[in-house]
Parts: sequence; C-alpha cells; structure tokens
Amino acid sequence: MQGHFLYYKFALMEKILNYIDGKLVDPIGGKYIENFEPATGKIYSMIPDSDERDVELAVESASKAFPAWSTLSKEKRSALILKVVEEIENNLDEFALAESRDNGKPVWLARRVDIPRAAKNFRFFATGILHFASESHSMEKTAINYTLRSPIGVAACISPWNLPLYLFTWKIAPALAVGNCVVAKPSEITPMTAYKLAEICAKILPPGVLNIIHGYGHKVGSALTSHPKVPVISFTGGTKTGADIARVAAPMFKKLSLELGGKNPNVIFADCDFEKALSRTLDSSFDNQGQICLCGSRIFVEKPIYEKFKKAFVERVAAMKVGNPYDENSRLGALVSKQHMEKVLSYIELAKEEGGTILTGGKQVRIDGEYKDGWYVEPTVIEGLAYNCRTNMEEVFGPLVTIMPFETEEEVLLYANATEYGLASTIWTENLTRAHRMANEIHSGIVWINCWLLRDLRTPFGGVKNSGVGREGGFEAMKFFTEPKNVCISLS
Ligand code: TXE
Repeated sequence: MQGHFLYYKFALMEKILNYIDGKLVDPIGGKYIENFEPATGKIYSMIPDSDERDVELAVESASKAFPAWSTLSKEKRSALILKVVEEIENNLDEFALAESRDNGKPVWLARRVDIPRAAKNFRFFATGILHFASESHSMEKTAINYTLRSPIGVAACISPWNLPLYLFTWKIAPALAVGNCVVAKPSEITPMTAYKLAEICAKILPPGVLNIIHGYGHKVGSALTSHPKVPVISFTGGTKTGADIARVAAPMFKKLSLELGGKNPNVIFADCDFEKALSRTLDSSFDNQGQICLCGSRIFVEKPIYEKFKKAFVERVAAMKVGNPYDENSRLGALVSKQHMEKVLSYIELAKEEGGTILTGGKQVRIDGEYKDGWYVEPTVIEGLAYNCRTNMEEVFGPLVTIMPFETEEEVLLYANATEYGLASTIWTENLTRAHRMANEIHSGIVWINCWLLRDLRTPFGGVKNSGVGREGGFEAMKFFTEPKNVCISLS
C-alpha cells in the first residue's frame, strides 16, 4: 500500500490520514500528533490532530450515505464487507507488523490473534446479517404483531489501544452489516492499523459508509459523542472515560454500549487439571503484556495445592522472555506507552507499600541496542496482599498478577466479588457441580471454566458493575445497532 509522508524533526515520517467521504485526507487544522513505537520509545509516524470540524465533515458524509447504504440489500452489503475481509487476509503480515510496531505486542501475537480476529469480525457479521430475523406475536383471532428491526443512522465507534484492530472492527462490523453508516475513532496511541483499514475500505465501500477520524479523545471523541446527528455510540475503553461519555450521551437519549475495565479473578481449585490450569494461567496473566480487559489479574489457589502451584507458576513466569516485539521468541513485548509503563511500575511500588512480596519480576527491563529506550516491564507476581487492598481492587492493565490461597468457596467468592468490576472470571475445577455453583455465584458477565479466552462470537460479550453497560457479540450486537418497531394488525 502506498504511503503519505511528511518531514518532522528532520526525518521523513509516515503521515496517517483521516478517511472521510471515501477519501484519505489531512485534518482541516493541518496539525499532527507524534506517534511512538513502543519497542524503541521513538517517534515513527504522525497522526492527525483532528477537531470538531473534521467530525462535522464525517458525520455529514455518513448522514448523506445512510439512505442508500441502509436500503442496499443485505446480500449486497454482505458481499462488500466480505471484500474487506479478503483484503485484510491478503495483507495479514503487513497488518500484523503494523499492529506490533504501533502497540508493542509481539508480532507473532498480532499475526496469530489480532489480525485474524479483525477479519473474522467482519466475516462473522457480514454472514450473520443474512440470518438476522425478527419475531412476530399472534393474538389468536384478534391481531398479529410483527417486529421490524431497522438500522438507526450514523453510529460512533470508539476503541482503545490494547487490541487496536480487533476491537475497532468488533464494533464497525455489526454497525455496517445491519445498515448503519459509521464514524469511527481509534485510539490516538495506536492508529496505524485503522489507517491501513481505511486504505482498503476506500477502494471497496461507497463514500461516507465508513469514516475514520484520528485524534485526541477529549477533542475528536467528545465532538463525536456529543454530535446531535449521532444517535448511537459503541465504546470500549477505561471506566472513567465510559462515565464521561455516558454523561454526554444520557441527556441526549443516545443508545449506548460501554465495554469498560476489568479486574478478573482466576480461581484454581485443588482438584483442577494442574498442568492445564498452570499453562493457561500463564497466558491469562501475561498475554499482550497483561493489557487485555479479560486477563485474570487476581489468582486464587485452594490451600492444598497453593505452594505447589505458586512454585511452578513463579518458575515458569521467571523464564518468560521479555524482548523486542519483532523477535519471534519474545513472550512479552513492550508496553503501549511510556505513561502506561510508569502507571504499571507505580502499582508495583504500591503493592510493596501495601505489604506485598514480589515473587518474581517487579522491574523495568532494559534491552540493549536500538531497543534501549523501549518500554518493557518484567512479568510480575506478587503475594501477601489483602484481598481488598488497592492493588487488588484497581485495574492495573499490565504484566502484574497477585496470588493468594483460599480454603472455602465462600471465602473465594468474597474475594472474587469484592471489586467494583465484573467483566470475566476463570474457574479451574474438575467438580462439575462446583463449577456450575461457582459460575452461578460469581459476579461477572463472562465465566470460563477450565479454559480462558475461548470465544464463540455468537455469545453475549460484556460485563456488569463498572465493567460496562450492554453486550456485544452475535445477535446482541445486531439488535444494539438496530431499532425495533412493533406493528400490530387487527384481524377483525
Ligand atoms: O482508554 P480511554 P485508554 C483501561 C485500562 C487503561 C485505561 C485507559 O485500565 O489504563 O482504560 O486506557 C477515546 N469522549 N482500558 O487511555 O482513555 C480515546 O481517544 C470520547 C480497558 O486507552 O478510555 C480512545 O480512542 N472518546 C479497555 C478510547 O476513548 C474518548 C481497553 C479509549 O480511551 C474520550 C483499554 C471522551 N471524553 C483500556 N476520552 C478494555 N475494556 O478493553 C478518550 N476517548
């Protein structure tokens, strides 16, 4: 794919463009923001510092495109979206490298998870729309009711930096498939794959159907969420930002989906399949440098196997390689930003102040050569903390887990349910009755039993309490992005 460049600080930098009305364009204000490569800590590209004028252009274009796109047959919408899938898959390696360079995650992870899932998101909803039906309700000989589900209009899709293209497309795909037009804003920290997606869509989708605007959340994001011609918003990101968006959307009666933070419990009973629980707990603790809202950051192990599990776990964590994201042997890459690395390191200091003992990790990693200024932190395991201390109550969102023993189900449920979050939980036990009992009692929107991050895209996805409002996935997402209308016809 061709690039656009500009000179900045005496270097030729790739310039990311907005995608508005089918064209790749500069921000109206002509200003740009520095985009960093986490692996090296250096600026490597520039992103538009867009503002409300760019948002206005995009919303106008999406509004103009809506009548034609929403009345296009679902087969035709499906066929166009499947062309996007084909292009992503044809450029898998380029997308994976772009994702890794922008986010700091190992390129093997982007190639294996992020980019294939982005393609899958589009394919899932491009085919799902062909089977999306609504219901009717008979009143015997009196009347018949039927429900119409129509696209709403211009949808705002706003996504975070941890799984950039994966979460960006998870919102855009259902919104487009059911017939809405979209103005989407990726995180200003990881804009690159959204830009690569724009380059593809500019060749496939009609102008205005999808618009992608880059820039700061407080400028572009808030201009988008407060726009009177944007009746529906889908957001994934921090709980605080979710609350900010809700404050804007509520008095305007906008439809809102919020997928927010998590502080997920990982409960391991003595009768678990030990090797499977151990191996998968390494993944659920440190995949993507622990920057997944579904990671299990609080590990609870039943007392009889606590010492055995702790020893085996700590040994395996200590052996994990932290390296540059381009090295296929790196188990962990770089954290997404200097600010986020400092946030994670500050929580390690807090854990020590709260009485925690570091069993392994706990320090920033310095890599020699061109990566010496990158943002790397050791995978860290901490024990000896109270279940309700700040380290165990607040979302750290990095390579830091706490571990502690428990003796009874009641005790571990008290611990697990103690946070203000309720997104996902993991339970390891071979006792079927206990598994169902725990799943029934634990406060989370998603419960994995003897597995983690096993995903069927048809299932309702989301959390309770401060983990969000609403559900994504399957027909839940297609219902969210449509308005139901009940028509009642008298038969007499
Ligand atoms: O999210 P933000 P960030 C958690 C994690 C992380 C914290 C903040 O703890 O440290 O959230 O992460 C846009 N109106 N999660 O900074 O700020 C912003 O530009 C409209 C959990 O990435 O919430 C970006 O595109 N939009 C989460 C997006 O919102 C606004 C994954 C997310 O930014 C806005 C990531 C505003 N006022 C972080 N302010 C998960 N659940 O997966 C910002 N934005």
